[in-house]
Order: sequence, then structure tokens, then C-alpha cells
Amino acid sequence: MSENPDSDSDSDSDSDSDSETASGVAGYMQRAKQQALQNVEHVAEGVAAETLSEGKLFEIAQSIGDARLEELTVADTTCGYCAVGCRFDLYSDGEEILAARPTAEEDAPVNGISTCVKGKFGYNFVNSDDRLTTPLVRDENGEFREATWDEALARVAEGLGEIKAEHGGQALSVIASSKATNEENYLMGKFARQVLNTNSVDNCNRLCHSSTVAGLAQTYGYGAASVSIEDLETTDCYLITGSNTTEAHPVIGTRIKQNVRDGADLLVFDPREVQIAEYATQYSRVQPGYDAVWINGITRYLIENDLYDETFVAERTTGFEDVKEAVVEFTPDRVEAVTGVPHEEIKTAAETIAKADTCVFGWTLGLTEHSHGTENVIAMANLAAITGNLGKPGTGVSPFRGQNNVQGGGGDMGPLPDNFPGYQDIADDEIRAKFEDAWECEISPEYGYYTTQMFLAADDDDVRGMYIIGENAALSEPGINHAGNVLESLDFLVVQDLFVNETAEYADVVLPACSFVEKTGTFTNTDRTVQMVKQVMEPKGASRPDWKILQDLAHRMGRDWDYDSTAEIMDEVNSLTPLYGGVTHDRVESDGGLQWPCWDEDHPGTKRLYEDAFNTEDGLAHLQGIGYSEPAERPDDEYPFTLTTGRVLYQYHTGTMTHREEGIMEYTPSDFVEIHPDVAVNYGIEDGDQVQVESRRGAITVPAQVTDRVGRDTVFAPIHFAESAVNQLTDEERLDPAAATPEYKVSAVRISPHEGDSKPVRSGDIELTGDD
Ligand SMILES: Nc1nc2c(c(=O)[nH]1)N[C@H]1C(S)=C(S)[C@@H](COP(=O)(O)OP(=O)(O)OC[C@H]3O[C@@H](n4cnc5c(=O)[nH]c(N)nc54)[C@H](O)[C@@H]3O)O[C@H]1N2
Ligand SMILES: Nc1nc2c(c(=O)[nH]1)N[C@H]1C(S)=C(S)[C@@H](COP(=O)(O)OP(=O)(O)OC[C@H]3O[C@@H](n4cnc5c(=O)[nH]c(N)nc54)[C@H](O)[C@@H]3O)O[C@H]1N2
Ligand code: SF4
Ligand SMILES: [Mo]
Repeated sequence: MSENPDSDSDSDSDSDSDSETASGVAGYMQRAKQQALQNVEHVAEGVAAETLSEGKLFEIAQSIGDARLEELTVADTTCGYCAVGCRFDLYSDGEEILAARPTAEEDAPVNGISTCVKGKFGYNFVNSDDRLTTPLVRDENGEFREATWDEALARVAEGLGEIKAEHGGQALSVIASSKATNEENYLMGKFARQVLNTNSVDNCNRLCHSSTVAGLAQTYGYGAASVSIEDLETTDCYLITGSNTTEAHPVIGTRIKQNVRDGADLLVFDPREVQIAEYATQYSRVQPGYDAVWINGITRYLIENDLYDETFVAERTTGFEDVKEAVVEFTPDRVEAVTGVPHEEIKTAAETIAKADTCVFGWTLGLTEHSHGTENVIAMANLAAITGNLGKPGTGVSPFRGQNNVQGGGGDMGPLPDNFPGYQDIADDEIRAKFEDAWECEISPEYGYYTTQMFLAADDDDVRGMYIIGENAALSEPGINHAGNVLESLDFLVVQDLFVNETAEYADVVLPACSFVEKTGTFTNTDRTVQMVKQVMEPKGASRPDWKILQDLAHRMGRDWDYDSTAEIMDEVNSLTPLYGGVTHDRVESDGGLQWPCWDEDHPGTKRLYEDAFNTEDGLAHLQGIGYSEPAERPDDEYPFTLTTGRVLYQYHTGTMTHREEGIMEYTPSDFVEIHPDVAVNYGIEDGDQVQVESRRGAITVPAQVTDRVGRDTVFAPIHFAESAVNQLTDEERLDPAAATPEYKVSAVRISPHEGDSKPVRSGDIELTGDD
């Protein structure tokens, strides 16, 4: 074996000097990181999508030497960051994760040998010094002290139990975790209903794609992507909107770019000229918050010019006349005045889609995180249906899902106020009876609170206690000045996490959970593929997998749970959830992933939805006319800019995982605000200057990134740092009426050089309605 892998690696020769001290496997990650950083200087996305996908770093890994690897534990597992669902082998020496290397290609249906920088390097958090290794309870002075599991669980059972006894179970709520496995999320829903007697259980999907789920469920029947990754790789045309694909779903971004290089058309609509736009056949800058308007504009053009698929509409849909009538008002002039998209671009987009044999409609949060996100999604669903782009190879709708397991854990497993696992309605008597029977409890037919509503209900004492599992609500909820007050004033709060995150600071008891490398179960990715997650390390300290913690708590609160493994939990899921009827661990393992619906043991799983019928009673897609909509808060003289918020490639959400990664922190040490160069000149702001961004709810100060990626009337800030938590600026009350999603993508703000006055230096020069 090679003790000094540098000698047989030609790809990282520039990074040797600092790594001479570290040899063998320990040096591998160090050298690979240095190499990544060199590439980072080059182009941020390059490392993720190009270098790694070319397998360059994997070649270095080869040089670790097989003999040495035998001393390590290895597990073929699924990435715990985003919902692309990349698979790879993780190597551990028992203390930390040493390397991620490609697994057998047939076992990695989505990524093959590619990963992004997070899946490849983002593991320092697992063994970081501040990992929670014991339970914590508040002492008499209000400080945390370490406690035994026995004491901590007793405190939780007592704290939650008292509220339940005094105010009823509905005064309690649970936030489940889309970071955790399917099996664990199934138990979170069961725990809420059976043990706590509340339907108020929800998760981060509420802050994310719940408007997608609502919009697609209403029109097609399933609130999920209809496509397989194969369709994404082979389609002739993409319409992508509100998705920073190369940064938020890098491996999918790479697939799309490859297909575009091979000749596919790519239409991108986004207020920011994000990197995927550089590859587009046409990029259209849109005014944030008016997506249904330009989508309806395209639909109108197609109908007026007879460019829609009449056969598909006649045979497979209802509601076409309603759509036809609704889009009449979206004339070219109106669309351009409202959204900034010129008629020429609407026309080209419509004609490109009509001409293409197949088209995929891809979107993410730019479409959903609005006070009318569900309407945006329905407008998109109408467009996909009238062009006949459903149920055939290379066609379909593809909302790129967010957290690693938000499709499965955040939806399919039913930790939801209105649905049991498999989207079975809790208000349906027959279905409720099935679960009451299986879980031996009574369940109210009344829906519980959605996450965003839980925080509002707490103002009226309708929620008094919360159990928050793997969710950093103190930073990720909208309007966190309000959310913080709620967390502070709860009668009882228990947080179950890997760290004392900002939410745990408010807790009465903190329970230490394990990360995905320390447990076994399944995740479901963005194309509905259920994949295995395998333990490669022992739990750090006294931390425990979420399912074991829930089981212990259920025991203490009078329920006799007796699962020996997550496979057993999945057996219970199979028996109660038709969609997952045949999704057993054995099948998932031997098939290398299984896509739902998978009705029974013999069913092969479903690559593509709606090949024969939609999931509605009559089997048809139910189209609905969508009228004009606009953001709930619009810019005005006082707050003249639209703030939109989101992500960067190297960071993940509130940073609990990525902030512990030195290389990542060197590259993205803080949040920032993107400001158009003309605006910067007017305000006397230079690149890197501190800028105050202020809304009606709060203010943050961040460095300026002067760039024409944004238009002149829009500013953009990421969501990754507590010091500059952008959710101080967003609004907790303006929610989508169907899905209760907040309007993270539009807030009215003003900007000023820090410590300066808020008036532009040369006021009046800014064209507020202008576009590039
Ligand atoms: N690196 C990284 N990857 C991640 C995550 C992460 O934190 N870091 N998080 C994961 C999660 S949970 C999710 S949900 C996904 C999110 O994935 P994305 O939704 O792609 O991420 P955002 O950065 O929120 O980007 C939203 C996009 O919408 C655009 N946009 C803003 N406002 C509007 C609008 O009004 N209309 C339109 N059409 N577009 C608009 C923005 O310019 C941006 O391109 O990413 C997942 N992947
Ligand atoms: N302004 C603005 N706000 C947003 C968004 C936006 O675009 N703009 N996006 C929204 C979206 S889409 C999302 S998904 C949310 C994300 O918001 P959150 O879900 O709150 O963000 P994370 O930082 O991913 O928090 C996950 C937590 O789970 C812990 N964890 C990781 N693995 C495990 C595990 O296996 N078990 C347990 N118990 N804990 C674990 C981590 O330590 C971390 O504390 O943010 C939302 N907030
Ligand atoms: S693209 Fe997503 S799933 Fe794949 S390695 Fe990166 S974070 Fe993990
Ligand atoms: Mo998300």
C-alpha cells in the first residue's frame, strides 16, 4: 500500500507542501480539500460539477491503497445534504469520515460517480468538538447542565405530559425532520398522534415545496415529481424557473448542462442570472413574485396560436376551457409591464416548447415560496398538460426537492397535520379508522397546525409545548423575531439535534441525536427513489438515532413500542401505506433503489408517473384557470427594493453542518447582499462595503456583492449565517392560503451603506421598473 499517496497522484501536485505531515488516509481528505479550494478560486461551481464529476478526486482516493482501506469501515450510503440523492461509499476509521468514493455505478442511479463538494467533503460536523454527546437539561439557574438519558427523558415525558393533561394534546406540536430517515419520520407522525394526541405535526416542507405538493396534488393527483432522472437527462427541452440548479442541486445541474451541450433547449426564467442561465438558449429576467403572469402569458400564446396538444387535452384533461378563459387577460403588453419579460421572449419560449418533441418543466423555490405559490404551480401544471408533456419518456414536471429526505420523511411518511403516510387524508373516516386500529388510539378528524401556523397559534396559547426534531426553526422560520419570542415563551420546548443550534438555546431539554452516517434506514430523493442509508460509524458519545429516542419516549409515555430495527418500522409502513406497499429494506437493497408508487412485493416500482392515467378519480388531469396574482408586500417609496433570499453552493441552510468545514468557510465566510452596479453607484456602495438591509420587520448588516446577476430593483441575500439572519426581514403572516408557505422570496426593503443614511447618494437615478 502507498503510505504517501502523493507519489502516485498526478492530479494534486500543487497541493503537496502543506500536506506532507499527513500521510495515508488522513492526508487524503486534506489534500483533496486543498485541491478543491484551488478549483474554488477558479469557478465556484467548477469543483462540484466538473472536477468531481470527471472523477479526478476519486483517482486520488485510489491511491490510499486497498490494504489500508481494509482496516476501515465502509458503507454504501446516500448523501444527507440535498434531495438529489447521490450515492457513494463512505469510509470511516471509527472516529471520523475519511473519504467518500464512488459506489458501484448501477447502485447510484442519480449520480453515477459524481458528487458535489458537500457530499464529498462535508463531514467534519460528525466528529466536531461541539457535537452534542449527552442530553442537556436546564438547571435551577436556567443554565444547561449535562444529564443522563434517564433524567432527560423523564423531564421530557413530564413536560409534555403536563401540558397534555392540562390543555389536551392539541396544545402540543411536533416539528419532524427531513434530515432524518423515512422510518424515523413515520415514528414522528405516529408519536404525535398516538402518544401526544395531536395532529399538529409538520416539517420543513412547509417552508419549501408544500405549494408544489398542494398544486400538483390538486391537478394531477400526486404532489411529487412525475419524472425520473432519465427523463431529465434525455429531454429535448427544459423550462426551468426559480431554481439555482447548479448551486442547490449541483449534480442535476451537471446532467442538464450535458444534455444542453448535446443539443437540448434550455429556457430559464429567474430574477437573477444564476449560473444555469449561462447555458440557456434563452434567459428571461423576471420581476420576483409574478410568475403566474408570465406562465399564463406563454399558455395564452400557445392556445391563441393553436400550438397546444389538442389530443392530449381532449383525452387526458378536464378544465381546459377554464384555463383558456383565464389566460385571456395576460396580453403581451400586460405580461411585459408586470413581469418585465418582453413579448418576443414569451413567444420564443412558447414556440420552443411547442416545437420540442419532449419538454421537462423544472422549478424550485422561486416558484413556491410565495403568498400564491400554489397558484404558480397550478399555472405551470396547466402549461405542462396543454403541451402534452406528461407521462412519456423525456417529459414531465420536476420540482427539485430540497432536504435529503423531504420527499420521503417530509411527505410520504405523513408527519403532516392533514395526512397519514402515503397522503391518506386524516379526515377520511375509513382511513382514520385504519390508523386508529393499527396504532390503538383515537385520532381527531380535524387537521392540526402547519409549521408556520404553529408559531402564530402560540401567540394565542393554542400551542404551549413543542418537540422540535432536526430543524433550526429559530433561524429558518419566516419573521424570526416573532419565532424567537414564541420559542422563548413556550411552557415547554424539547429539541432533538446534533448540536445546540439556535433553536436549542430556547429549550428546556436537548436530546442528542445521530447523523445519517451513524444510522441505518432509507431516504427518498427528488425523483421518488427510496434508497438505503447505512451506518458507517458508531453514534458519537451518548447520542442515539432519532428512532430509538422516540421509542424510549413512547415507552415513558405509556406506549409499548418494540422495534428492533428500522427494517421492522418499514414493515409497519408497508402494511399501512399503499404507495410504499412493496418498499421493504430487502427490495431497496437488492434493487439499488425503488421508486414509488410500489404497491406490493411484486410491483417493480414506478419510473414515470401518469403514463396511463392521472391519480384522480376519473384518471384525468384537472386543470384550473389561474388569474392575476402579486406579492403580498410590494416595494414602495419607503422600501423601494424587492429582497429575495436563497442559497449558495458551499453552504447548507443554517450552517450546522457546513460551518464546521474549514475549506468551505474560507470560501464563503459570511452572508452578503447582491446589489446591481448602477444601484451601488447611486448609493455610494462599493463591492465589499457593509450594507444595512432593512424591512418593516428588522435589519441586517452584510457585505455588498456588486453584481449584475440581479436586476436594478432586486437585491438578494443568502440564508446561511445566524449573525445576519435574513429571516429577521421576512414576514411570518403572509402565507399561501392553500399550503401555508411563507413569502421568503419577496420582501420590500431599503438599503443603506452601514452607518450612512438611507438616501441614495444620487437619488432619482434609479430606474425602478427597469430591466437588463
Ligand atoms: N448548497 C445548497 N444546496 C441546497 C440547499 C442549501 O442550503 N445549500 N438546500 C436544499 C433545499 S432544502 C432546497 S428547498 C433547495 C432549494 O433550491 P433552490 O430553490 O434552487 O434554491 P434558492 O437559492 O432558494 O433559489 C431559488 C431560485 O429562485 C430564484 N427566485 C427568487 N425569487 C423568484 C421569483 O419570484 N420567481 C422566480 N421564478 N424565481 C425566483 C432565485 O434567483 C434562485 O435562482 O436546495 C437544496 N440544496
Ligand atoms: N429566508 C428564507 N428562509 C428559508 C428558506 C429560504 O429560501 N429563504 N428556505 C426554507 C427551506 S426550503 C428550508 S428546507 C428550511 C431549512 O431550515 P432547517 O431545516 O431549519 O435548516 P437546517 O439548518 O438544515 O436544520 C436542520 C437541523 O437538523 C439537524 N440534523 C441533521 N441531521 C439530523 C438527524 O439525523 N437527526 C436530527 N434530530 N437532527 C439532525 C442539524 O444539526 C440542524 O440543526 O429553511 C427555510 N427558510
Ligand atoms: S448534489 Fe446533493 S445529494 Fe449530491 S452530493 Fe451534493 S449535496 Fe449530496
Ligand atoms: Mo427546502
